[in-house]
Amino acid sequence: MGSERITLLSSREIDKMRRAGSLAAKLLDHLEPMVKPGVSTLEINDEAEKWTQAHGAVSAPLGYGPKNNPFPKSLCTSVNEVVCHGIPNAKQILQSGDIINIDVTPILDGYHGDTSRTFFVGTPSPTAKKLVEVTKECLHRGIAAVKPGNRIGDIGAAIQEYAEANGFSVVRDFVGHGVSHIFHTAPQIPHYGRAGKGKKLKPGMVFTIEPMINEGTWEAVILEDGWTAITKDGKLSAQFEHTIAVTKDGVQILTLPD
Ligand code: EYF
Ligand code: CO
Repeated sequence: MGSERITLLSSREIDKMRRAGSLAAKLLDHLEPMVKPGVSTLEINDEAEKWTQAHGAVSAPLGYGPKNNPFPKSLCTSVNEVVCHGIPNAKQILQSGDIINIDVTPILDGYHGDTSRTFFVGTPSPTAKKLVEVTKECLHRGIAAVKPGNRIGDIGAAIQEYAEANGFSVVRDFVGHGVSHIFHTAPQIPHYGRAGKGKKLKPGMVFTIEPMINEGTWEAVILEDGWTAITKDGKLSAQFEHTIAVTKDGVQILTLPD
């Protein structure tokens, strides 16, 4: 992805991205009341699949990835120490005190709306509450660094500075990405880095910013299922994600409910 050309989207294409993004945001709004103790992550997945189909869209994660190990479900549910790509499972029952990131990507009219939020199940611990609040603010500081002429490194630097000032760490192994009629394309958007470094931002670029912020070490390991990434030290991880477009004046978030 690093050396690939970055496609600039037309205003017509960005309108389609906004429609897909709005649907994705509404899907998260629809799922949020299900996030309660006693609910399985598979129940959340199945409701999302039903709702997505009923709205004329297709779940991008389902069947995505290598042919010999395609992603088996319609969304990712990443609980507590899971950094990303957690697989919904009937045996995984949410408990009070858990945190869960739900990451959805419906494809509507050929375009992808990619967004995620971390929710509290019941009452969070003070550490979980701080981690989730700081991670949400990291996303918004990353978005605030987006405007034409700024560079990709400005986004990561803003995120890393705030996360580390609060005693947390930034995951290195997973990055934001260009998104359009293709789920993952150039550019890569690291959530750490140095201000003033990297490619210049131009109007028409569309990409995700999706910082994963850890309570302890930034290091992650992949489980034997080949998908689920967890923190190396077993401590908590949180994530928020928006799809954004660089505009001539600054930035527009495409994954808002309307
Ligand atoms: C091919 C997957 C594929 N990857 C990324 C598959 O951008 C995402 N969320 O914001 C995102 C969502 C999913 C995803 C769902 C499934 N995958 C995972 C890991 C490696 C890989 O390589
Ligand atoms: Co993404």
